[in-house]
Amino acid sequence: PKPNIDPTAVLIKAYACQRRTPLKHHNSFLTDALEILSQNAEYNDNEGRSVAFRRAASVLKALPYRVKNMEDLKSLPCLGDHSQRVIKEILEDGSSREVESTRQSDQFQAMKALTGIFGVGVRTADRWFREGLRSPDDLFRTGQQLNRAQQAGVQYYDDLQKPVTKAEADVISDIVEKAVRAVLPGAEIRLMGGFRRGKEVGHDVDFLITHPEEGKEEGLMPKITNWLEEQGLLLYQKTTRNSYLEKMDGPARAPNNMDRFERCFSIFKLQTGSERASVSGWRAVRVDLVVSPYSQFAFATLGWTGSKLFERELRRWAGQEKHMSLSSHALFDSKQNLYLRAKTEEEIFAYLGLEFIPPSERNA
Ligand code: DCP
Ligand code: MG
Repeated sequence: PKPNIDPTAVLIKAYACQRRTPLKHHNSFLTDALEILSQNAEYNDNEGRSVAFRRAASVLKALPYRVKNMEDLKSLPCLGDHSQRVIKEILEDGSSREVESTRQSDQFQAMKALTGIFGVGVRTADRWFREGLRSPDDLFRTGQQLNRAQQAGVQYYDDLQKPVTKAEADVISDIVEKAVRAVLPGAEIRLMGGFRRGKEVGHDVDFLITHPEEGKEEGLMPKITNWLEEQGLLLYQKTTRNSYLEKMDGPARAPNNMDRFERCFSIFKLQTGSERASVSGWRAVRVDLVVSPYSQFAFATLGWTGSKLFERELRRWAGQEKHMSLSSHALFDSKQNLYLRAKTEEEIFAYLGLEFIPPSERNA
């Protein structure tokens, strides 16, 4: 659509957090393929390889033009030999044999189906795959031992496979707001994750909750879930307590992707309109609720907006380029040996020496 762009004149920075990545871009025919290989590497517990393919895909998402030939890629970062081979084959033949055989493979399809079950990670799925299991039906048939989350995951599998629409997310926002207002007036609620980045569908709905008076948010989650339970709105919930301690989680600790906020993994029972013509009148939707103390809210907001690669790249940038350690709780400056406080995402980008990237352009 933009024939006037000279690919050799486009400068793409090396870290995803230095670039703007819109939701819609020009190279899905390449990024879909690279992301299959990334996902496959993840299924094989090869994180380095998985991230390499994901970074390559992400660079192509940031391009303001559709890649036509290998010349277009000459000055781009993060494109390793393997990624380039795959891209070349797709440009020349229309598809990559490696990608297509991966996509069709028994292992890939089984791992996709099994890790697609709520509560099932790569390790468990891999063990089941080796035992000959391929699908949620197989688990049921062979009477596998399942924990409570996995039981819910199997029970609501079909619903949870269906993408959640923005309209459904908005209905759930209203419900969560009502619940939170009922149990803690003055609390603030933000829609996070993919929907904050402007996605039209998601695999779940993510919320971040805080209160301007620090301390008021303590013990909030059980009150929220009780309220929701009483209204018959929850099919499943598991709450984990806040376990963040600045002294222990800060500089002394290796950077950890998992945050320690009070958090609720849940499955909502969402009433569906009659126009949907659903037989039951409701569907199951995955909802994540996170409670943050006010002083950490900016960090939590940044950490829960994503995308996952964008988050990963922010932390890598902080560590490698700035000698800082970033989490969803705080930013620690190792050179000055102090925590940097922030009230807004803009301040955090500034501390990191990065241009502010709005949520809609964090789709790395
Ligand atoms: N996140 C994180 N650490 C976790 C879980 C999530 O940093 N352990 C962040 C990155 C994600 C955001 O929170 O962008 C929400 O996680 P999701 O898995 O829900 O991802 P998205 O909302 O981006 O995508 P989807 O549409 O699949 O829900
Ligand atoms: Mg999400």
